[in-house]
Amino acid sequence: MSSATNEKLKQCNMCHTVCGKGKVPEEVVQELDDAFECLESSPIMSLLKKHLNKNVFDELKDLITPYGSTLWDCIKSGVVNLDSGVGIYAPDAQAYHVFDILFDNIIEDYHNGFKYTDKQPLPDWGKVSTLQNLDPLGRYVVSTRVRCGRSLEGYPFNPKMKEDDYVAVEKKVTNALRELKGDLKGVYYPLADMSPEVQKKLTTDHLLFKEGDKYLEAADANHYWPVGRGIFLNNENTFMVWVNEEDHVRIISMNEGGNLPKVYSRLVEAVRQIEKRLAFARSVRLGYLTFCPTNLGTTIRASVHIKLPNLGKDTEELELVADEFHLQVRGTGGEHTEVKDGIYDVSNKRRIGLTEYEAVKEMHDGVLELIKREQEFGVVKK
Ligand code: ADP
Ligand code: CIR
Repeated sequence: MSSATNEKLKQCNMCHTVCGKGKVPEEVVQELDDAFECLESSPIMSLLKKHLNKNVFDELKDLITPYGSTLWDCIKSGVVNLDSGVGIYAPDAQAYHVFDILFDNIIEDYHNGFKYTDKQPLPDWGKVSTLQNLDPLGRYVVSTRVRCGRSLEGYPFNPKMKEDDYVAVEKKVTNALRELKGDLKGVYYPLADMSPEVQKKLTTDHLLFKEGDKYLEAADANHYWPVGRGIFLNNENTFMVWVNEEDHVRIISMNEGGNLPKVYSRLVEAVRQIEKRLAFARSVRLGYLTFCPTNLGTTIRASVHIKLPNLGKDTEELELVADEFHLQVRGTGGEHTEVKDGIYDVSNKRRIGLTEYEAVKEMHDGVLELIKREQEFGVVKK
């Protein structure tokens, strides 16, 4: 056993217990060997494939978290779905520690060089007044949304949650949401009581999560569906909380148009009110802990739905600006969807290694630049 592994069998700061020790079942070892071979022989590009080399694999395949999670639980989604961009999830918070030599490299790669020696800054929501409306004339930005994710302290993530955990998390969260004040006041709609028509309408209107995501499905994130899942929605449909979808909690603020200060300040106020009533899992190094490593740290994804008729014809230029400003471009229905009617979902890509304010500012500055290039492109090409 290497010194790195020995190190892990010590007391763990993240879970206050002894991490890494345990017996990985025989059938899981077999599954893992097959998975590694499958990844090796596939011409795929996921971050999992890039960073799971033979040394890392050998170092991690016998380890197990206190919740009984193995390397197989982490990589299953990326093995079943060879088109994954990332390909890995943490079945519980301790997995980030036990399987750190793999997670750390993937985190560094996705989040623009956040190293294993780096530390997430303390939460800082900054000065909302320094942000501007991204599109005051309403020519490009269809809508603006800012979301963050949270995990409740004391519960594993989806794959290791029991039916009772889903019910308990839902109860704790909805009790806290009932206390919200002002324009955050709303109603909780359990998914189990929702008609298929209402569910479809809420999803099409970009308010509710989509059901049956194949990456989450393969990560064992959909157990006992729809138990414990639901959406809290305010009267104006501008504030919502998703319960027990990818994370225990997703807090979301959105509006039509480009009024980012309004959308962001609503989110900040919501998080402040909710944090008074719920304890969320946070690590000193990784910040707020989430199921997917792409969401660690601030967990902030600030996005616009934006029309870019000119840049849309020159996707190379669009990708260049996106890279330069650390933006991610998604389809109109969210991750892994197509662009419809020329409307792109553009958001900050990295979420760790910067403050909440800085994450939102990356989207702010990047989108202002995209609009500028869209306007210049028109002038130059016409
Ligand atoms: P997330 O991980 O942020 O929840 P998804 O990509 O799964 O993101 O998107 C969830 C839903 O939110 C989808 O319906 C997507 O279209 C919608 N959405 C994201 N950004 C915006 C936006 N700026 N305006 C309107 N809807 C949005
Ligand atoms: C994938 O690997 O493609 C899915 N598991 C989704 C990863 C999250 N995507 C992202 O870029 N934020």
